[in-house]
Amino acid sequence: MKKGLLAAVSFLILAGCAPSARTTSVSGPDSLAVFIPGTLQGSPTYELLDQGVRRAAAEVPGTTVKTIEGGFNQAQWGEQIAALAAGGQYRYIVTSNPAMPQIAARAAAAYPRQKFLILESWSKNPSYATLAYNHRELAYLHGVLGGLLAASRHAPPLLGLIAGQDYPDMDNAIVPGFTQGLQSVSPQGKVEFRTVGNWFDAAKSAALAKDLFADGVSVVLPIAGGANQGVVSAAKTAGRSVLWYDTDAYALEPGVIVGCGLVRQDKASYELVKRALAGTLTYGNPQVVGIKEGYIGYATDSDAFRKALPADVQAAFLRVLADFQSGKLHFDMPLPNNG
Ligand code: RBF
Repeated sequence: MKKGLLAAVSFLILAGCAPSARTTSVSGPDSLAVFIPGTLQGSPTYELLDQGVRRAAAEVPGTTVKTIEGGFNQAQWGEQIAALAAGGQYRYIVTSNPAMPQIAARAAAAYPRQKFLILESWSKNPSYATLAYNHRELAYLHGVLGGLLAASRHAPPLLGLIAGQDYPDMDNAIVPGFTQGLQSVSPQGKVEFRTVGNWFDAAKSAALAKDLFADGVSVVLPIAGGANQGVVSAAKTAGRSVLWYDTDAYALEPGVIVGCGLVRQDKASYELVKRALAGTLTYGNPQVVGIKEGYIGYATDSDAFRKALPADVQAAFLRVLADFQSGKLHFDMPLPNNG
């Protein structure tokens, strides 16, 4: 009797395990997790990522998407990703930023059947499909526009760049590209670089911007997520200008935001997920895309752009943009050495 009960209990335990064993094999209907390394709110680049994934998933019936916000404690992201992979519920984990290939590497090694789609990054890891943006080109464009504006306001022209934190793409592509663009129009021009230390503190970024304005900086480019707002309000108070790195944000503060770059994360994430779901995505084969390929652009069609800038500045800037679009002007994106 006792023996029979034990057998029944072990059968139930084994039977109970079977379905979860099957889900850990990462099969069945396609399911995706979007891991946001930060929060959606305040980071349009992550909102676009999520939108693109959802649009692609909606075109394949039965596909599910779960979005998980990792929050701002970067020390936890690796474990959060590992927990997602260990759960085995998601065939694909989609995420974005250049730090993620390394952060996800342990989970990728431990769960080799788990596939990762990592945007804004570059890696040959066979578990990853990565796509890097040519930040050097977009930063150069911002430097050109900022330089054209600053030239009439201060000698030597000074631009500010306020980042959430230091990271290799910032140091190797964005700061040098921004400086090079500025110096292409004003050889004596200088870039003042500051970091907030996180991606949310708008009071700190406002204080940094205020100090830059006091030192004669006339145009600031914030790349600081939710902290960008602090730069915009400080510029409004000081009567200075802001360049917005990666989305069309003129409407946030018309007349203060005078130039908006475009990083088309929605297009890139849509296309990667479409290919993953169709079984045609290749892994371990990183690509770099820039202006010519159509993943980076500048929001020059809007009235806000035309109204914000003198006609000669617009014309000079549009010539440089056209040179990138035609391929006449091109910069290589420095790539990380992360396998
Ligand atoms: N950009 C944001 O807008 N919000 C963020 O919370 C954010 N966190 C980041 C964390 C790390 C570790 C790194 C390397 C970058 C982060 N970025 C963030 C910057 C983002 O990935 C991208 O480089 C910029 O938006 C420029 O396109």
